[in-house]
Amino acid sequence: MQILVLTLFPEMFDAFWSHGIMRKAVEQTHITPAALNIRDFARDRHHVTDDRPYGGGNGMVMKPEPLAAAIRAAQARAPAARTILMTPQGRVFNQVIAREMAALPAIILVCGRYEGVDDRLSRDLITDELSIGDYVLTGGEVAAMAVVDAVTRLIPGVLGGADSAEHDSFSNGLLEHPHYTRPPVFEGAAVPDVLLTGHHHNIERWRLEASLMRTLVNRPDLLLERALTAEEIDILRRWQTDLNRLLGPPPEPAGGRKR
Ligand code: 4GX
Repeated sequence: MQILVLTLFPEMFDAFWSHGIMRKAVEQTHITPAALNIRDFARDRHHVTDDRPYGGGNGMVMKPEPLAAAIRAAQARAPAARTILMTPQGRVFNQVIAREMAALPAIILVCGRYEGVDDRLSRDLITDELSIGDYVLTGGEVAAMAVVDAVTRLIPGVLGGADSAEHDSFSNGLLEHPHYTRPPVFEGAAVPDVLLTGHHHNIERWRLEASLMRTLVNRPDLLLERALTAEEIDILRRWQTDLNRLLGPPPEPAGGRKR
C-alpha cells in the first residue's frame, strides 16, 4: 500500500515511520509511506501557503493553489489512491473504516493547518473527509498518524501472528479482556486464578465474560449497535439472575407513560 501524506510539516512523520511496528511494516511489507511538503508546491517567491479569510475573522486559511498542485502531484504518483482530508467535519474514523482502508492500494492523506483549507478544494480533488474524533487539533498531522497507524497494523504480514488483529478490541464489537503477565502478585493484586490453570476452555469463557462486563460498564453504546451471540445472552441472563437475587425482582414500571 502506498501512503502519501501532504503536510506543511513532513519532518513530523520521520520519527513516526521509523519506530516500532510502523518501521517493521515499511521494512518487511509493501507499505511505502512518504510525506510531501505542501510548501514545495507554492509557485510564488516566498512559497506562501496561507492567506486571510474572505469575510474577515480570526486565523488564516490554506490557499487552494499549492494544495491543489500537491494533491495532483500525489495523485499522479498514486493514480488509484483515495484522497482523504483530515477534518473535524469528516466521517468519524473507527475500526470498520480502518479495515476498509487496509484493503486499498493507496491513500493520500491531506493535513490542514490554521482554520482549514479553502472549501473549493474539496469539490473534486478530495474523495473523502475523515475525523479522528470530536475535538480540535492544531493540524491534521496527528490525525493522519492515528489513521495510518490503525490501518497499517491490519495489513497482512504486519503483526506477528497472522491472526493477531483478530483478537483486538472491536474485532468482535467488544472491548478487550484484561491482560496480565508476571509476577503473579503485583503490589498486593493477584492475577485471576483461572489464567494460571491452563484450562483453555475456562480461560476463553472468563475472557469473554470480562470483555462483556467491560463493554457493558464502559461502552454500552457498543453493545446496542451489534447482535449478541448465544453465549453472550447466556452470560447476561446469569448476571440478570444474580442481580435479581441481590436486588429483588425489578419493580413494575411506574404508571402513566406507556411504551
Ligand atoms: N480529526 N483538525 C485539521 C484544520 C482543518 C480544518 C478544516 C481542513 C479542514 C481533526 C480531527 C482536527 C483541526 C485537523 C483543524 N483542515 N482532524 N485542522 N479532530 O481537529 O481530523
